[in-house]
Amino acid sequence: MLTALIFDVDGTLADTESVHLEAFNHAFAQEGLDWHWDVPLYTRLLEISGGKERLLHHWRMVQPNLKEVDGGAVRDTVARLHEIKTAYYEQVVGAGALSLRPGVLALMQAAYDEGVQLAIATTTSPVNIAALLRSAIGPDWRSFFLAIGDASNAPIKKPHPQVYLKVLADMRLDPAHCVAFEDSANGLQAATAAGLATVITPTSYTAQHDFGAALRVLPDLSHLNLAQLRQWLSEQQ
Ligand code: XBP
Ligand code: MG
Repeated sequence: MLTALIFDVDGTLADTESVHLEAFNHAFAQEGLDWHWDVPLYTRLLEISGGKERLLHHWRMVQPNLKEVDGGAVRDTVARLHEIKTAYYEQVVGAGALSLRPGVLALMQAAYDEGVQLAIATTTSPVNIAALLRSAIGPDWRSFFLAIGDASNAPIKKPHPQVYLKVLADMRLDPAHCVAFEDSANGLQAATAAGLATVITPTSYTAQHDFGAALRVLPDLSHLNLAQLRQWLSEQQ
């Protein structure tokens, strides 16, 4: 039985990380910082889920004595950088800079039509989800989803399973009858720890991750249908 599909956002619904990277660098320039993240550095930094956590991690790397600096000031600076970064990302993505990855919308539409529930489980901020899905699906995008777990209601970031456990609890569904969609090792770990079989579609930022625990690893969702997913779920039960 297949009762729900639960989608990660960044990297899974769309290849968002290049815009996140541009937005972080915009915030650094705006605040007069001499930080600039390039693609190899950002690829490593993506091991830390969540924008604020990633900023703090980087700051600790470049300033190992950060612990001795006033904690409140550090928190405020991270919050300000993240606010500028989020506003930039929302503006660029809201203007239509990104499209959904191949097969995503068709699979969602097929699920919706057949009464298979849809949900989102992401570490990103609610405004980022809205900017992407409003522009990719339309103003009624929210009505597609029975539950949305994000940075505002599941603050402990992946690989912790909190966001998946919250979404499952909100939907009152058994993880054995649901499939998660992820693009990263942190996402896979979070979904697996919540008891979910997980289909992985890697991006150029996550291609080197270990996906040994995945139900399947696919280049994208363009050839995936619900019958195939039901078959894979039944094979592993
Ligand atoms: C993606 C992330 C996100 C974005 C940044 O992880 O870690 O933090 O890179 O978004 P996942 P915010 O796809 O597993 O959710 O700055 O809004 O945190
Ligand atoms: Mg992701």
